[in-house]
This record gives sequence, structure tokens and C-alpha cells, in this order.
Amino acid sequence: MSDCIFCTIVAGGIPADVVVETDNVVAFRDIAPKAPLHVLVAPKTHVPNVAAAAREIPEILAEMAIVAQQVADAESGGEFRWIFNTGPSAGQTVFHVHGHVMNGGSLGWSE
Ligand code: DGP
Repeated sequence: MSDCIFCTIVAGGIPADVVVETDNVVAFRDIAPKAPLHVLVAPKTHVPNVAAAAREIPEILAEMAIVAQQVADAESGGEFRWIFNTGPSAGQTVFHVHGHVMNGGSLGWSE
């Protein structure tokens, strides 16, 4: 989608600090990290949220989980929190599905 910031990142239109990339998935550091480890894992295909990903690109959603684990293996001893905000009231601001891979610091339940 031309007006999607993460599609623009996937296309190389704006820079991102990419930590893992596969044919289908990209993982890059959040521009405003809320924890020492805060990486976003997104499919290269545009789908709006995690349920849509499960319906439309289930194999790629599974690949996203594997990439999230790879990020955590490299940066946080293999342990991580994986968050998918869905909808504005839950804090979703970018409507291209992405999982927040987080760890470190003192994560509270609501962060
Ligand atoms: P969410 O609120 O769950 O939709 O998460 C969106 C995240 O995306 C938020 O933590 C900030 C991050 N973000 C927004 N724009 C950019 C960008 O241009 N580059 C990077 N690296 N992260 C971005």
C-alpha cells in the first residue's frame, strides 16, 4: 500500500535498522523503543492485523514467530514478549501487522 509506512520500509523507501530479513518477513528496531530490546517483526505483504494474517498468510505468520525467536536468541537469551496491538483503542497506530518483540529493563504487564 502506497500510504503504509511499513510497506515503504519493506520497499526501502525509508531507512530502518533491520536485524533479520527473509524472503517474506522483516524485523527492524522500533523507532521509539519502550524496552532495551524492542524490535518489530512484520510480513512484507500488507495485511492489517494479526487475525487477518492468520487468515490470509498463515505460513508467513508462522515464519514471523520463527524470526521473533531468532531476534530473541541473538539479543535476549531466547526469551521475549510478543505483542500485537489490534485497533486504535489497543494502541495500534500502524495498520500493517507487526509483532513487538520486547525484553529487558523492567517490563510491566501493561507496557
Ligand atoms: P503499534 O502502535 O502497535 O501500531 O506500533 C507501531 C510502532 O511502530 C511504534 O512502536 C513506533 C513504530 N514506528 C512507527 N513509525 C516507524 C518508522 O518509521 N520506523 C520504525 N523503525 N518504527 C516506526
